[in-house]
Amino acid sequence: MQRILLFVLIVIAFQSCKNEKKDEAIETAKQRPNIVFIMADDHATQAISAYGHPISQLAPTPNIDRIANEGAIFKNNFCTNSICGPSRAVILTGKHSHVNGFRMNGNRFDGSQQTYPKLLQKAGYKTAMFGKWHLHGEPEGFDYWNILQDQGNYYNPNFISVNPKTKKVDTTMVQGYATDIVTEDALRYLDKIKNDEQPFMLMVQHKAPHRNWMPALRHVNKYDAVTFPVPDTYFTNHEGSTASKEQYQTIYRDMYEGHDLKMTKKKGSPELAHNPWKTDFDRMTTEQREAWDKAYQPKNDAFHDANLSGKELDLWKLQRYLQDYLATIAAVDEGVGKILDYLKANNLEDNTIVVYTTDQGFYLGEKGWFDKRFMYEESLAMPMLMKYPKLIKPGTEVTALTQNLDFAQTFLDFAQVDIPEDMQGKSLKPLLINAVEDVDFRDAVYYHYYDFPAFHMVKKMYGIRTDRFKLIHVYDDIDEWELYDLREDPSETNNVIDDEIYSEIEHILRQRLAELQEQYQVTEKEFERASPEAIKRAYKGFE
Ligand code: SGN
Ligand code: CA
Repeated sequence: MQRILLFVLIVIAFQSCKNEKKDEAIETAKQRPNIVFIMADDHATQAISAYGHPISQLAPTPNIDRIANEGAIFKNNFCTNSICGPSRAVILTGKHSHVNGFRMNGNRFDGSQQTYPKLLQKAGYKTAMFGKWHLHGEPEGFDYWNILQDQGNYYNPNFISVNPKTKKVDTTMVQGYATDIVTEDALRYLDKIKNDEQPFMLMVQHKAPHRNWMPALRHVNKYDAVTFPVPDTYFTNHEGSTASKEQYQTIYRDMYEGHDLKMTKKKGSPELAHNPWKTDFDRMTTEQREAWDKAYQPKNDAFHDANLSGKELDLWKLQRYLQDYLATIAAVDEGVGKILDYLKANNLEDNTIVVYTTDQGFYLGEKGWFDKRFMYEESLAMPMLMKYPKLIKPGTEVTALTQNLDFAQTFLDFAQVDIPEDMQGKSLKPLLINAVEDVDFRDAVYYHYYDFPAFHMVKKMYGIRTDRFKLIHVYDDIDEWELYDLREDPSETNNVIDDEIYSEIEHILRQRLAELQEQYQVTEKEFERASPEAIKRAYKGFE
């Protein structure tokens, strides 16, 4: 009897100690900032007006810009591997692709590993994830999640979440426009938890402006009357780069006229030209499709009347691409505005960090391209805006070389949670509170892209970028080095690898590259090549 009593007492003491610990964790958590991490998919810096690019001045993003105006803009933020799943895995883990194990789309994220949402949750945060996940497998470390299936569709997309009644994972088709559904879901959740004791961390991740660039019905004609500037390199022969010559992401050659450019077969008919995957248009309701056709028909008929060919046609395609791409961003920008307004109206503004970023950069016609993957500036650069009224001064401009690799540590640092030793980035907090000079933060960033042979046929490459130079090694079916002087040649069209003047620079960069590979524990395994047969077969598929 006495023994039983003793056991019960021990259990009670243990439980109350556990509860006390939990209360303590919640108490400290209350002092911590909330975090709202908003991420678009493929949103180029050229298409965010705060970054000042001429394209964005014709299609401004006033709400996204509010984050920059009221907080900080990162002018030299880069991804470690310019492709969706890998970038997301780096953000969650604070580790390079070869360490977190997610090197290319189609890999499966090892959800059992350490991530910043898990660490925040353990430290007393309420965590939630909305929208594009694209890591295959269910999100872990979130109190609530509702994710788009695979890449997600713009109209009436499928969402995957845990059914609160059955506790089973369900897939449901949700009527509406993906960007709006994701924003509204996040707002609904915020409304539910806003008075809770715990701080929150939300990841709000949009499908837009990912291919195939389908704007919301309210925006389908938004940029019809705008002519966007044509990049100087739109027509180029890719001198000095075999990988650039052998890609399949050229607007005027590789875009599908129906699926991507929404072109029709003939005047007077809504029937789409080449549209190999029916899933995007066929899932629209009759009303949606009618409204869509009503908006596109006049412009498509005018196109048929114009009877364009050659360069004129190539230039027309660029305009249609940009009009649609930028119109999908309009809904993202509105969504950001709604979230910012909600935080303000509910007195959450001061203690909430709001981040706007995207998984990588994107081509808006530079070098003739769409998509990403290359280590050149447009796809390497990642927008990053961050506000936190308590600590970040409005109008802060960060020019340090920063990366998505740093995000996890930054959030943990602001949340006053211990940063695990095995994370490979650096907290950005010292830059934001002016405790560290931008020039002293990092001298070079490391990049490694693996997804070859694959869609768009961009070859494997790794390299290093400093504030002025970029050295790239392209490998697999070729072995080619590229070196660019970004100050003299910002559009990276002049590979100076064989130029004597740069031989000393090349030597220094190669050495620093080797050091970085050692620091980040890159082993020989990372340079494996695909079989020549597989590569040949893949190229054949594109002919
Ligand atoms: C899809 C796109 C590609 C794109 C990949 C990866 N084609 O396959 O153009 O490169 O996604 O994008 S689509 O016509 O089916 O949209 S990522 O952002 O997920 O990495
Ligand atoms: Ca992407």
